[in-house]
Amino acid sequence: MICSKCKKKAVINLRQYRIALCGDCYVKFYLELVKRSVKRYRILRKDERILACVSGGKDSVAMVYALKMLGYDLEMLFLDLGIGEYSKRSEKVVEEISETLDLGLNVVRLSDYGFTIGGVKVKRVCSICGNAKRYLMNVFARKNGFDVVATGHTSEDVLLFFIKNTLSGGYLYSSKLKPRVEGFDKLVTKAKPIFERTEKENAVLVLTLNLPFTTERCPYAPKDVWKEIIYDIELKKPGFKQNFVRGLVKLAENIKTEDWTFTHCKICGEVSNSDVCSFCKMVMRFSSLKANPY
Ligand code: Q46
Ligand code: ZN
Repeated sequence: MICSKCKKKAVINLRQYRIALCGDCYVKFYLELVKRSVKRYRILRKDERILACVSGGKDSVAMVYALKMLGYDLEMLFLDLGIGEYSKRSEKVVEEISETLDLGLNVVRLSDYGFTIGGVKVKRVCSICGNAKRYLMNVFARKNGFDVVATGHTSEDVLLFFIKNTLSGGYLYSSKLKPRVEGFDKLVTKAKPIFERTEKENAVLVLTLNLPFTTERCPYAPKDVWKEIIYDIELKKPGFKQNFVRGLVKLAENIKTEDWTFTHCKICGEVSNSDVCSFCKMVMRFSSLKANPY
């Protein structure tokens, strides 16, 4: 297999684009694709301060590399959720990325609020964890003057979110599938700059560039049958994932959200849909701290 651009040995065959590329041409191609997405969907602006959430996995590493190379003003955020050795090893990798890419690194520890994800004994750990992550990212970004929080969600993540929400009747949440969700009140703008990229494309990028990343999965990560189904469809219909997420953007734009009401949490003051926000409820339920952590 030879590179369709320079005729060197190819490292990836991109069936949906009908091209094969060598390492150097692939990196350029990947950056061009991210640049096009960001421009087409107005995901980020060069005058914005971006807080990029990095877990240490291939997707978030690919995102920070691309944003750095495309000249955005960004710093990284690692959330230490206290998931035993997994969190410790992930933090080490993120420190290496910070050095390799010469990017500022911020760390927020859930333990500062008196509990950890590794310590909560509940069935739906991921729902507690997801909630905590969204809260911590937003509060940190706003209090430190960032305009946008960027996450490394891929086309697979967006599709899975849509399928699961639709199946559980939470169709309106799909408005969050937009690659850029404008902030309001105390909520900072959220962006998914690599929402059109696939996990495979991200993996090839970080491997080609020899960037540090972890392949370790969170011990709580569920086995995702839907992801396997998505991959099966992609095999038969190359390009399915990316075409589908583009369609979802149009759908998400048509979901009306003006009628949504919100209030402020009477404990922490953050945006909430009830008197006490779900994060403060978690703190009250799980925290060992006697004093109010705020
Ligand atoms: S939500 Fe669940 Fe993740 Fe939190 S507990 Fe692990 S798998 S880290 S994306
Ligand atoms: Zn609160």
